[in-house]
Amino acid sequence: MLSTAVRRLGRRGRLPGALALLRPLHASSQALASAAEPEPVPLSKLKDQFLNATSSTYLEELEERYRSNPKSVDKSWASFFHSMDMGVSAETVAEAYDKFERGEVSSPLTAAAISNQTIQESMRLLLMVRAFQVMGHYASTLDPLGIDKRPAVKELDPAYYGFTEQDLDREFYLGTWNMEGFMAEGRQVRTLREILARLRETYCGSIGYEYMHIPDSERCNWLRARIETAEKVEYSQEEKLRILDRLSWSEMFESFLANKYTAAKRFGLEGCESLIPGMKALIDLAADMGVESVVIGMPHRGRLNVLANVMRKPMEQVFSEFAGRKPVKGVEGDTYMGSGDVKYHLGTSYDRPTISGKRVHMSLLANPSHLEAVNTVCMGKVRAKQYYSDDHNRTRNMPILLHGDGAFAGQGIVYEALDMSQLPDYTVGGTIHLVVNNQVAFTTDPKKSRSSPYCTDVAKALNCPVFHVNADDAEAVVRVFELAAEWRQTFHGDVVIDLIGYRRYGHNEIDEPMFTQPIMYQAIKRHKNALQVYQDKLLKEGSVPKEQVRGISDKVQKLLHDAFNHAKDYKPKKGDWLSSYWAGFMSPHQHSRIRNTGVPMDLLKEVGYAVTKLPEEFTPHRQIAKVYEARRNMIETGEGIDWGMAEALAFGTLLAEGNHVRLSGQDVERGTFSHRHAVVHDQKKGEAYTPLEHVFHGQRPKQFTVSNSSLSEYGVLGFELGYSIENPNALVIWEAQFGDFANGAQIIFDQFLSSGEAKWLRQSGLTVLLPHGYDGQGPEHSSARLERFLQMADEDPYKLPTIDESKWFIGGHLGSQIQSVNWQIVNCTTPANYFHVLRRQLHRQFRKPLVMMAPKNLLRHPAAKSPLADFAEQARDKDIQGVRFKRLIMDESSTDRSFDPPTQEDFKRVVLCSGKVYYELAAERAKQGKQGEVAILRLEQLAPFPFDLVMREMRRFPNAEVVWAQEEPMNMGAYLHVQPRLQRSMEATGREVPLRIKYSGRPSMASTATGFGEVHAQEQADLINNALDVTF
Ligand SMILES: Cc1ncc(C[n+]2csc(CCOP(=O)(O)OP(=O)(O)O)c2C)c(N)n1
Ligand SMILES: [Mg+2]
Repeated sequence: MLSTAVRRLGRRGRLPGALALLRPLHASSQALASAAEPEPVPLSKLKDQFLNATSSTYLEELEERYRSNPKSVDKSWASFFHSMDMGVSAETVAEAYDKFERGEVSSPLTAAAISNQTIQESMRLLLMVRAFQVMGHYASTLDPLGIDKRPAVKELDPAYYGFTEQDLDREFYLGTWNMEGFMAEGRQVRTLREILARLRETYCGSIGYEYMHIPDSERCNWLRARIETAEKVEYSQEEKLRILDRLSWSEMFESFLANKYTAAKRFGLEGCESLIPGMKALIDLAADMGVESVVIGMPHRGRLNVLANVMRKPMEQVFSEFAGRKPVKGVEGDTYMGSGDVKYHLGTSYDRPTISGKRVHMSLLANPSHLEAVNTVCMGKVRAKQYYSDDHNRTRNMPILLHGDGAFAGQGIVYEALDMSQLPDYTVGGTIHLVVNNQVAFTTDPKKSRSSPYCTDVAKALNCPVFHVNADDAEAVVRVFELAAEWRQTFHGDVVIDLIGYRRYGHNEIDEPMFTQPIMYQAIKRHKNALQVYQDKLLKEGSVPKEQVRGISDKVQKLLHDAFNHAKDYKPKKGDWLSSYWAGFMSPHQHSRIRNTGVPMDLLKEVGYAVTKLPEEFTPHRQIAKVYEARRNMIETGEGIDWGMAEALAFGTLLAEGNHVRLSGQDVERGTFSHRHAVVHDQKKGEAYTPLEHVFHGQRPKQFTVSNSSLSEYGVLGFELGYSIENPNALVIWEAQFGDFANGAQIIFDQFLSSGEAKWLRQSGLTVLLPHGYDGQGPEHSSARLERFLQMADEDPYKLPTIDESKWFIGGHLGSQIQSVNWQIVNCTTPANYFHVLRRQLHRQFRKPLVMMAPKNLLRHPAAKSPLADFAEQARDKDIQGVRFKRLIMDESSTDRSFDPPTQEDFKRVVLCSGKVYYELAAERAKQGKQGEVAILRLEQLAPFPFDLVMREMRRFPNAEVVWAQEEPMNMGAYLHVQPRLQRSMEATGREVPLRIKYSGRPSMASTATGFGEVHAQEQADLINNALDVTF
């Protein structure tokens, strides 16, 4: 019986065109008849003439073999016969062969297959490839333990698209316009089997790629070109050895520590050890692509390993610190130790050489236990580095953030940071996120800690690519870490790696995991570590000889032992808190001089004109034009400087002195209360203009930065804190919309700002403006919770600072007091004082955070104005030896500033207060004509407490009863902070000390304020009246 093929070809009356030329190259009828069965020649090699019977015999032979076993013939022939079965016409085959002969296609079947491929098949095939691109990661083998059983994905099954076993060896064409990777045009035609194999290898192997959510086709194509390579990418032997070496360090460092310190917590990396070779490869490649500085923020897990093996912190030091040795006081003359922190929170910085001979500066930020809190701090620091190094395209300074799986999914700050990642004044050109995913958070399983399939799903909202990788496949790990570096340097955007491993021990090493994850830990006990897995792989594939594998282990073991032995003699050095920019800055143990903050009048005027000048062709809003006119008028007359102008003068003069000023927060450009107008908008063209960017000729771009932020407190405050620790010559300010919103950023206040210097010896001059004041706006928006900030001030309420009159103005007592406190809390009542307190932040030899209760109604209060003279270098009052911030403002009746001023005996009462309530007290006092009877003192600085000045006032008013007046309820505000300090001051001046300081204010309340306007007004009137009523 003639074969189907021969019959069909013959039916055309002649052997069709090109197919008529078919003739076996090697296979002759004799050969076919011989005992040893010849290999069938691939169709594509068949070029000779085919006119005789032998050809058809050959064809028949082949077909017979194909019918009995399709695999016994070359796959091109199998495809050929299958095409025939599917009804491909003889003409089609003939034309295909013609094309092949003309060299237009690489195989006659290419053309045949294309012609044979129905439109439906093409579409289904594309759908299938797309399904792998979109969902392949759901079928990837990501869990080293293999216990995470994910349901099969039907869209990845060729049967879902109507393909059968029969189609596997058919060749298909996949080309699509504008598509890289497997679907790129011009790719070789492949059998379905080959296509499937590459798809599975690519998308369902040890790496799960998620990128199809990215709406930019260029970026997708860029990734596809790297992911969907025609052939699998292999590392060279040298590269494999490097990975092995780095993995050995990682694994053996942990096991060494485990052996030496059996009972210590170290939050080891075991189960995710391939993080280290991954990070090192990432940094090597990033350095080759221009990165000079890397700032890392990371949690507890694997921190010591990263310090030792990625940062290259000397192992001796790591071991010495692990043994808990504290820095030796007096080494290199420094006693600045702070209160310290546990070893897995400490930061450090090193210069690390890379494989290609470059050097990268690496900093690891200190961080608190609060997971993810360091994220935006890290970004802020990088952003500052980029500013100072003119890194305009942000490719020389790079942040890396490490995360735990539980924390990445659970902590909202992760989203806040991602949301900030592309904002013009917050972007850092991309953060690399590395999730060390050990599939458990303390004792909680993923199914109880997140609602999404992956812990990284939040990143997809921001269109970041996400690469999941099986931590046991070290080469795959290195591959995606390198891909992440390349992505960041190319697209300046965030990228996420989800390194999926396990946690070999409990949450820490002395914790029992079997209590809660018995099945997982049975699997872990049976599971080889990642180093063994990689060693086995290399030995099995024969790429590295056994001796070399052992040689690396022996070397690492020996070096670890040597370092351990040297650690005993290791002398801890002085606190490494000073980076180069901070040279010359003082620790709290070194006295720094107090400097004046007044500015020469001509500079003040120059700056004043500059900050009120708008371009000629600019059309401001009518009201803004008036504001600017009024400001200019203030400079011209030298009178009535208001809050907004005082601030602009502070910024402008600091800029003129070469400093950097950055103000960020919600709606800060205009100012929540429409008082700032730092950015003005052209009403015709819509363009924005910022006068403070043009204070002097040659001002650097961004030297003055004012930026509305995302609607986040936690994230943005963290960012500004990070920004502030990079370089001391910057006034960095975060302003809350209303002070009460600051509690959304409480972690930054508690864990970083108030305690960072004590824990990590890192100074920050960050300034925080918190609008505060009781205007009858209800429970929210009245209180910035002053009491909480005061409570966190670490000053001893009973300890008076050293008061040495001879050093009154050269630093003595004031220096020691302010330098040793953790932060300053102020509530200014005059524009000039605001000006000086801002300038004071930079005119010092140390840096301290400043928390300021910022005003609301004082912004436009007719009495809250200052003459320009109060900003100037030369004091109006000859008794004032220097113009600077007033920590206490005396009563208007007093002028003498001496230590022991003349007494004002007629005064029956002295009311101490802070903030805008002063103006209400003063107005009412004037109304009641009690100026000679009741003195009002303003405590502009609440912490550190101005003991010296309060004592002076106690001496001045020997007969006056002391009252504290405040708007806040008794359990809030400054009362409970001030009381012991006032008592101590009274005691020190020999006055009788009352058991309780008399109080005029709202009663204790659960809520910060009443919601009823009338009640507010009554309460306010009462507290003012009571304060002034000497019989009360
Ligand atoms: C904000 C915050 N809440 C709670 C904790 C207590 N805590 C410490 S580690 C941990 C589990 C973290 O899990 P994961 O993020 O997966 O990291 P892993 O320890 O598994 O590496 C928790 C809840 C914390 N440190 N920070
Ligand atoms: Mg975890």
